[in-house]
Amino acid sequence: MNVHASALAKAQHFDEQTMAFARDVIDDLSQRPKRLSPKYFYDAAGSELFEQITLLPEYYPTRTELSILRDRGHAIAAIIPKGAALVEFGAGATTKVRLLLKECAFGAYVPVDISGDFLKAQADALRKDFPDLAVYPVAADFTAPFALPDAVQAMPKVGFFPGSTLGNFEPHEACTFLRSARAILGDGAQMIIGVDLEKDDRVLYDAYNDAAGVTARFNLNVLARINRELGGNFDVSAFTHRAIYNRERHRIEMHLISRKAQTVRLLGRSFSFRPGESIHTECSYKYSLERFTALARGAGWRLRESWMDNGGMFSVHALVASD
Ligand code: AVJ
Repeated sequence: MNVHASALAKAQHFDEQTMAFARDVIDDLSQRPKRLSPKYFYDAAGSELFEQITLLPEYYPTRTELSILRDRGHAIAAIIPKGAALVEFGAGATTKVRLLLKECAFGAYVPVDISGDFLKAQADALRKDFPDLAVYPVAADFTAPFALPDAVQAMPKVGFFPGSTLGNFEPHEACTFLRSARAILGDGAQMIIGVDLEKDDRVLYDAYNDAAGVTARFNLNVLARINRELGGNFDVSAFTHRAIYNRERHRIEMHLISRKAQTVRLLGRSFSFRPGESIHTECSYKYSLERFTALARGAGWRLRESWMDNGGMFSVHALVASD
């Protein structure tokens, strides 16, 4: 970010998180091709739209992963030591973790998320429903190293990373994340991780191009968020949603396409768009069992067990830290 933009941002009394958002947006819109990070989809409006996505008939991942966690709960519980601490990377809605907490005798639950307020509310609700469970929320960016609470140091550790959030990382970033999780959780740790699978192009395409247009609204919301939080002047109606499956690179790509030549002003800077120019907003990588196993192995984890739905749409894996 240049001096002018950072001065403007400071003048507007941005908090630390908003400053980081401003810096990332300016950096990313200055790239060629332009891009924005998918982590900024999830303000209140975006989180609500994502909840709607999970209910769409075309969007199979959430309901399929839930069905695996439900149907295979016993098998998952069987490999988890009693009294372990469950550490969830990027804790949002508690629907999935509740399925594990019901089946397994965990000693503690450590939800880790950047959004501290939401964390606290969820933690209170969980304490009510699981009175014997110690809940220690950690407000941190789970992609960077963070310390586990002292109270869980002596417990066996089990990481939890559902939702195929791993798919948002570039493969080298996914490796870095898994390596970092291995370091945070320590020797002897295990990890339960949900990973979306490669499949028929049409099914993948439809999951990100729903008939009701919710995914389009979710994608476009990031521009509205830039307007709301950073004072940008994006004309949201002058961009369209595009999602394609890139089979060579095993990933869904989401873009926002400029409908016309236009210039957007943001924090004292101008960003010009050609007609048809793209802002690349998300990659959602899809894995084969082989490629996921190789990725995990390269990051210090051995595959202990994998569970899938009957249709082979989605996978949940138990990893063990290798020495
Ligand atoms: C939350 C990253 C798993 O990649 O499917 C849903 C986000 N983007 N529809 C995914 C998303 C468009 C989702 N993840």
